[in-house]
Amino acid sequence: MPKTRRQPSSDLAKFREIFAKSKHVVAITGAGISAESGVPTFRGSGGLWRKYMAQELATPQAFSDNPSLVWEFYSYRRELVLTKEPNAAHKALAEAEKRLKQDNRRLVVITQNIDELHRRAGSENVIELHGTLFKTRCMRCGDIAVNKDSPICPALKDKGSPDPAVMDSNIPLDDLPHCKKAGCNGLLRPHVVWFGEPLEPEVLEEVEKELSKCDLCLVIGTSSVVYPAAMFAPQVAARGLPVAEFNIEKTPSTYEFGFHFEGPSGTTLPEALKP
Ligand code: BV8
Ligand code: ZN
Repeated sequence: MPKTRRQPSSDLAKFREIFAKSKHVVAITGAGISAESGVPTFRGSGGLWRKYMAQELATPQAFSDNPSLVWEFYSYRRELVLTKEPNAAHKALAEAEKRLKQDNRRLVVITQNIDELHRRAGSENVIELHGTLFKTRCMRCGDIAVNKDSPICPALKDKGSPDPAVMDSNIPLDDLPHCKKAGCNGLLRPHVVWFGEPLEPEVLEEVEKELSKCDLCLVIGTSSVVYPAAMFAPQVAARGLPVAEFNIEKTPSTYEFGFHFEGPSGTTLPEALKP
């Protein structure tokens, strides 16, 4: 007889009782929270850009093999996100953060997303685990700079179409984004964490600090397959603390959590966090 798995509760009233008493809420978010803003997720149908999986392009190897292709991919995502808005789920977290702060309580967002939609929704306590589309890092001098230029350079104007029929542009290296620091001119890369790259130690320290103090964890719009982010909520659940998952489907971690609220987070989260 297979071990009967403990089913997570979907009792919203019970969740809201816990939420009302919580002093330190940690919300872990993934691409699914931005889906209703029109930003494609990695694993759904939106997972492909041209004929590539994001995972094939979000690596140091891909960038050194073909910096033009990787820059087309990131330029496409920058331009796309610049036309999108935070949705009700982002706003619900930003409003809850402000409300809890008045009660001397804390809500912090730990996001895997690089679209900055949490900040644009008004969230202030945001830890960007994997960086952001709107910062570059110089491969030569290491300078990290905010960059919201659209396009990021003339050669990338109108490039990056996700249509698999579109040929890769093979932009010459010199025409890709380069460092403006005096005398550097090094090639720039997106300031994001690629697969196979470590997360920044200070970011991981901040995450540890928040998780060690949290008394309620929300996991919103993530397939929980990418590490180390996928470990954070299960670690909280393993300490016997309440974890509530908001997703349109079950994930590999669902049965470790106390709550699972099925549905689009733009609908479920505002209901769960409202005053
Ligand atoms: C590291 C930035 C070590 C770039 C990203 C084998 C086993 C275990 C681990 C590994 C392994 N092989 C390699 C690894 C490590 C690897 C990893 O975990 N690989 C996975 C694929 C197995 N991890 C790494 O490489 C990490 N680094 O481990 O370093 C190290 C240490 C020292 C020295 C050297 C190295 C770095 C990982 C970070 C990669 N960068 N992003 C970019 O964005 O371009 S990851 C990227 O993918 C996202 O940031 C995110 O983390 C992940 C996507 O996941 P999700 O956000 O969950 O999105 P997804 O599409 O998958 O799911 C969407 C979910 O939303 C779904 O569940 C869906 O149902 C739901 N949804 C959809 N719509 C809605 C919704 N929910 C609610 N409402 C809706 N409307
Ligand atoms: Zn430089």
